[in-house]
Amino acid sequence: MSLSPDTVARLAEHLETCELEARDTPKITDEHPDMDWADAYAIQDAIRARKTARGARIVGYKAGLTSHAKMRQMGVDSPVFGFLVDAFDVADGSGLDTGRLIHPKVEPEIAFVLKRPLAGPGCHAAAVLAATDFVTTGIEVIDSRYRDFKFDLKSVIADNTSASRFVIGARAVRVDGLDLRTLGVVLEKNGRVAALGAGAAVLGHPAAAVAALANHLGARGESIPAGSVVLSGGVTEAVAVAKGDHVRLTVQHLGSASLRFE
Ligand code: 0L1
Ligand code: MG
Repeated sequence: MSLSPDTVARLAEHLETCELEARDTPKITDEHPDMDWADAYAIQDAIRARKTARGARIVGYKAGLTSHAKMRQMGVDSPVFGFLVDAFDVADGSGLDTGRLIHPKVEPEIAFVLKRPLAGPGCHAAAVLAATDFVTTGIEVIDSRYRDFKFDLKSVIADNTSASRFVIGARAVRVDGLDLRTLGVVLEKNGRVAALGAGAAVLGHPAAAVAALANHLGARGESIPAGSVVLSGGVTEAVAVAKGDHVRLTVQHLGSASLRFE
C-alpha cells in the first residue's frame, strides 16, 4: 500500500459523501497517482465499513467490466468487483428519484442468488452453478462519482465500481438445463431497443464472472455468503438514462424487470 490509513479514510469519506449528496469529483488518482491496487480496494472497504457502521446490510456483490463491450466503452481491460447494500435494492417496476443520482446509466445483467457460500481460490463456473439457488433478470444502475465517467481502474475500484442501485426480476429460475451463454438479452429504453446481446458476452459465461469474484474475495480471505445476490456484469455497454425514462430488461427464460426514472 502506498497511502496512509488517514488518506484511505479521507478518500472513502470523500467518495461516499459524493455518492450520498449526488455530486461529482475528479478521479482520485489525479491527486494520488502512486496509489496501488491494495489502496483502491482498501478505500472501497472503508466505504463498506462506513455504511455497515450506520446499519447497512451487505446483500451481495457485483462484477463489473466483464464484457468486451463494457471494457471497450470504458477503455480498460480487466474486471473489477464491488459490494451491494440493502439501500441499493430497488423494487421491480418502481420509480427511482433521479435527483438523488449524478449521471445514471443502466446495464443489463444476469443476477445469481446463491444457496451455498462460494470461496476461492480455484472456484470455477461449474462450482458456481452447483452453488446457485436461482438466476434472474438484473438491471444495474451505475452512477460513477467521477466527473463525466472519466476514471482509471484504481479510481473506479475505490468508488465501489460505480455501484448505485439494482433491480432484481420476480422470476426465480433454476440453472439446471439452462445454458446461460445463449440466453438472449434485450434492454429497452422508452419502448425502443437500446442494447441487445447474449449471456456469453460476460467472460464467455456469466458464471465465470461469479467465479472470478469468489477467487478475488478468496485472495483477500473473504467468501460470498449463501443468500447473496451477485450481479455478474453488463452484457452490453451501459445505456445513459435521465428523468422521465423507462427501462425494461428482458432475458430469455428469466423474464423481465423494469424501472422508471422520476
Ligand atoms: O458494473 C460495471 O460494469 C461498472 C463498473 C465500473 C465502470 C463504470 O462505471 O462504467
Ligand atoms: Mg454492472
